[in-house]
Amino acid sequence: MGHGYYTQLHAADADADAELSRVDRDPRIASYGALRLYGGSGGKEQYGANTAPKMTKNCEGIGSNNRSILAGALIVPYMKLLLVVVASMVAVCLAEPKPAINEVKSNQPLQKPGRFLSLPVPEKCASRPKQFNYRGHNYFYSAHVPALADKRVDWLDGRNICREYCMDLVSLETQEENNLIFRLIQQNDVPYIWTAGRLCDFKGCEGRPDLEPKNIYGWFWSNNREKIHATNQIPNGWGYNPWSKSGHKKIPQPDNAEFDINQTTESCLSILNNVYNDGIGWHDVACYHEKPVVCEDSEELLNYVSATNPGIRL
Ligand SMILES: [Ca+2]
Ligand SMILES: [Ca+2]
Repeated sequence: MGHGYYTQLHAADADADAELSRVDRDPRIASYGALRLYGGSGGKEQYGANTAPKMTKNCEGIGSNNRSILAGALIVPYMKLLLVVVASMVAVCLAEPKPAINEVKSNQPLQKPGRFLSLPVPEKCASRPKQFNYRGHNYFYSAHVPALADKRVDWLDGRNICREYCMDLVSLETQEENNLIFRLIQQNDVPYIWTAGRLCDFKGCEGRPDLEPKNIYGWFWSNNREKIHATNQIPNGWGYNPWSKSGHKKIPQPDNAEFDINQTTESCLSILNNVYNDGIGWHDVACYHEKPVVCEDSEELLNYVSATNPGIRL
């Protein structure tokens, strides 16, 4: 998988560069505190902001409000009018520098104040990097994209880089997809990446016996809110447990090791390449660490942008 193919597809995009720097500089967008957003109050999360994992298949995840609005608009007699209303709301949201997403407040010293999850940018979605494709989803590794080559970002900024392209951090639901990403890491000598994996330890995760104990059952994919299998078992349909058997404390992951050092919880899921002489494996890592990312198409964001931009080719 040469870089040439990639470079060709994604020749440096001055606008994208400018956009990313703006996001980086903008304290309203770029704060670590938005991790708190996930449990936040319902209606503002229609753009796919994260929330606690789905309880059951029937339990409609928070974050589907937007789709419901759109679906409703398509079936009622006043379709045109409603579409106009929805479109205007969206236009306002996209036009305003401060998107209609909860501002997040944080009490923790390490967190930067007031960050948001980014909205998708239709032009960037249409020209998003497509390094490889698997089961209908496109993926890219940030270091292989010229405009992102030197980026090392914390977990939330990682999500936001992906989300502007109608993607999100990669989720590894199957062994096949996991092998694909492990291979990418191995063949390109990637030291580590962020994935979409997140511990449900924020507001909105309380009162969920199905997530207890947290270190075993509390993990989920923030891009689609699917739960991650129990951390201490080989997942159904897999031949191995992707969580590393070692780490800082020389015990199986997740180990929340940094908490013992500075009381920061290891709430985000990274793949590390032999950092602890343990091969390539999943690790719980504190979310402020800065790493390159692998992005994967987000059906939710692609559907949203295609529904709100008639004729757009994604
Ligand atoms: Ca996935
Ligand atoms: Ca760890």
